[in-house]
Amino acid sequence: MDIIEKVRKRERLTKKEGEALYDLDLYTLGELADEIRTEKFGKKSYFNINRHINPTNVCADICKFCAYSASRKNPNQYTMSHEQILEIVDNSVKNATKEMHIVSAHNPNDGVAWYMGAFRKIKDKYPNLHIKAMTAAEVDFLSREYGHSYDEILDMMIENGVDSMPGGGAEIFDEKVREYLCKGKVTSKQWLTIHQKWHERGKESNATMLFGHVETRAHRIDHMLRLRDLQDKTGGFNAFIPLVYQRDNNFLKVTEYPSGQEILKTYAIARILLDNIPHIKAYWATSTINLALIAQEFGCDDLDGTIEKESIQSAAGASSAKGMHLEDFVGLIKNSGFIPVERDSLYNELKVYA
Ligand code: V47
Repeated sequence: MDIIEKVRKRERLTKKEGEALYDLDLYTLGELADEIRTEKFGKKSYFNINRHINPTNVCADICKFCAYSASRKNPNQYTMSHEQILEIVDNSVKNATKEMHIVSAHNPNDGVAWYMGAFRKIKDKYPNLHIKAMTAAEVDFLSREYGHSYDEILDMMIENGVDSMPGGGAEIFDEKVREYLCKGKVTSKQWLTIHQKWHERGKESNATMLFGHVETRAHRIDHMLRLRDLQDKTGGFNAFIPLVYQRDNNFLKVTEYPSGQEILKTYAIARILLDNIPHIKAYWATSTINLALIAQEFGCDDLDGTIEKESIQSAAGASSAKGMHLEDFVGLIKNSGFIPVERDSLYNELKVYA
């Protein structure tokens, strides 16, 4: 059967067929992805009012793509105290933030108690604030560094108020590319195991893919299909987030960057291939807001959020250091022909901006 016909019949594609999707022209792919997106969500585009906090940039691991960690091209080390973290949270809550997205470097100086204590203090003060925290890479780091099992770390996260896990640390699952990019960090298998264990606790998470560097199209398809396989078992992933590689201030030498067309094709293919992950997020911090708005027509139904401040991608050149004003964000989505829907972190609808 022709691949387009298969997609139209909503039949699951194989790895080979996934790779072949890239040979279709952008408009055909966009049309297919948009049909699926519209079937699921109509013209709704989801976002949340969130704040990213990156409490430390001191890192024991070395990832070539990272411009955020200290001691590489960025000599300015910092580690926030719990009081500093709480001060940020206080201000964000005043600005109507409903989700704190907390991701740190792998700091060998502070211990598990520093990570967990911060979550506990936030949750005690703001029981209704959603804490999305700890990438699988952080879970693996704390486990390795301090001799706790993954189960113990995940249980501690729940006890201390972490509500969901972000999708970071997935990078590219292909073992050879991964070894080149971030040798020594959480392996692909471990990343998937950690998310599986989290889902088995009745909790939800996201999954990212860092693309547009040294990986091939086939590596992206492989990455997506490993996620699809796990999702078949657990159903715990809410969103898939293709992160466009940012090139500044890091140690990864890349000669060819993806075009807008290639990025849009990748979003559309994610929508088509990942038939069991509900949301495809165009994370505007790495795609630029303009491309994220167009991505709504190529299968993406989620634009992340207002962000307020972000330090990881912006260190590598992204324009997300300052976030976006709610009114601007809503206005842009409306002007692009979609219906902005403020959601909570688990995709319950809070407000439809009709
Ligand atoms: O895993 C690091 C990425 C991720 C670069 O779950 C880079 O909703 C691009 O996890 N260029 C952390 N990306 C961010 C993350 C995230 C972001 C947005 C939403 C969610 C979610 C999760 O940042 C890391 C890494 O892949 N990253 N350096 C760079 N140069």
